[in-house]
Amino acid sequence: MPVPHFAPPSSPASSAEAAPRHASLGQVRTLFISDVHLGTPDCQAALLAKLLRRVRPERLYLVGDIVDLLAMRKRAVLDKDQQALVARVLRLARSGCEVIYIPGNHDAAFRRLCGLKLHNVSIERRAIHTTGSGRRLLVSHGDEFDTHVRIAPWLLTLGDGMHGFILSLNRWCNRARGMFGLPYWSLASALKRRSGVAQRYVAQFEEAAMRQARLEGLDGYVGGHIHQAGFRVEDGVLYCNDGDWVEHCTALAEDGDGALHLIDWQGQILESAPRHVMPRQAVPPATEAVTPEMAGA
Ligand SMILES: [Mn+2]
Repeated sequence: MPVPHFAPPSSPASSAEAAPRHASLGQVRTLFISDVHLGTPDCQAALLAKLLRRVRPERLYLVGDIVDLLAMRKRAVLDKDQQALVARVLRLARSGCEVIYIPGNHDAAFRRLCGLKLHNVSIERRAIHTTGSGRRLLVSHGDEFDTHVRIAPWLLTLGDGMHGFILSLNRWCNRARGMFGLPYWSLASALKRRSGVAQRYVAQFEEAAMRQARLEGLDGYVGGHIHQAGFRVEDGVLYCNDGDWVEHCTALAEDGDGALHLIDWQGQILESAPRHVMPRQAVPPATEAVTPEMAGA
């Protein structure tokens, strides 16, 4: 079962459309970010603010878990960097960028405000985004697919606890790296990629999201929640995950041509989605003759 990843050379979905290394984006049509977890010490607010200075989106989707209201009930951290990030997003909205806030499970209390539009910020439960190339994508945080994941609940709870511990290790590790002038590196991500249970969860999550998009007759899905960015194509449906801003610091960007790219906090392209997803083909019944159109389609 293929598991998403940043840009491994073996992936057919990514290798055909591999982006030139270190290409970076300026003005983008749409930017999708999620899992910022404002209010926690793990939030990489300064890096996200840098990205928002670099890329200027016409439309910004905040795809859930932007403010970590759950964590803030125990301890709230809203340092200068985080305050500056909030100010930057509001400034973007004021300057004409259309902002769509889709609350996630950590900011679920905001779901009561769905349907509300404050200045240029709309709060919605989910959205359907049409790309410049005409692709219709379902946009949601993704926690609704947790019930489709067939992994013992106690394992998920244990995973949650471990995740918090690993994130605090990650914080210390990067503080030390910073002192030696080394760039940000995600310890949590490295560990997760080696965990079979975590990868099984990711694969099942992706399948549930693609199934939903297919059910609704859409071309693809954009979400967050699992803190693992990547693309996947199956059965004519494109799956995109924009990542997070506590471990990986990635966003999903749509360029002026309607192409989708996974970018890092510097705006550099890590991976691009395939431009053309083969439409689903009905398998003809065995008894029926296969017409040349069907065979050659
Ligand atoms: Mn979430």
